[in-house]
Amino acid sequence: IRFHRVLLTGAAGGLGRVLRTRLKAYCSVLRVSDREALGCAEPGEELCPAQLEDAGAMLRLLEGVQAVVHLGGVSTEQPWEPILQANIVGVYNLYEAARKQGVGRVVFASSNHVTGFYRQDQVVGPDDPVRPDGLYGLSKAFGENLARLYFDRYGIESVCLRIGSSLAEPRDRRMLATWMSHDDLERLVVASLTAPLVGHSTLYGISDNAATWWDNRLARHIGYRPQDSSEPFRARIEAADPHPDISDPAVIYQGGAFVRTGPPE
Ligand code: 15L
Repeated sequence: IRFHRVLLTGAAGGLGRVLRTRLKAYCSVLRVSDREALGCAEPGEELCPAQLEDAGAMLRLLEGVQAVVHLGGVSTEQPWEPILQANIVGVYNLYEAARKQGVGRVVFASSNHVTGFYRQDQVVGPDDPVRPDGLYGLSKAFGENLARLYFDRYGIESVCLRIGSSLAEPRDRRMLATWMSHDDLERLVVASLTAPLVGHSTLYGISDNAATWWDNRLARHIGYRPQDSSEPFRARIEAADPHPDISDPAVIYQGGAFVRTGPPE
């Protein structure tokens, strides 16, 4: 146990549910938050429902917290209004609350869609210019920049995780490159919480996949050592999709189908 109280936002979401059970081992109290139903409090948990766009609720949410794992927000391409509220206003409210409550570190769930318009024949690192593949990716780029401002100005540390595809198993050819196992997700988040000095750091959330489009060498100080790989799934996935259409933008660009969503209605 390293922390007294850690806050997990987005605890009712796909990855929130995964981390909710796993982060408890690293803190005495895990404060879990979401605007969706959270079920019953397990031992060692505090349930604190909150809306990211409610600044007052966010200020109360961060009281007495040492570190935040911020998964809350919109996690797919959507119209501007929900993205604006959750991922722009919401992330601002989170960092303002962190500043006012003296919280030292935020692990920010960013996304590979910050750089989704790079091609699948390119390897990208955290210092390359962002190329968001939609409003969702753009909002995550805003969050990363906000995190940098709050480090430069106020000394609040952040690790921005450009998460690939964190599912139980990779589902398609793209995920052979983008997949991160749930065990590696836990390793990445715990490394981000516990590395002694992180400042403002950015890395991609991927397992140790054989083929990759992302270079994490500039974030070696985090000490993340992925132990899983998509390789054992390759034969089955390639057999299920033997002739990918290499003129399809979803096959050309790293963001996959996100790049062709087009302007939301
Ligand atoms: C994301 O950012 C999404 O939150 C997730 O649902 C996946 O689609 C993932 O990216 C991905 O790129 O596979």
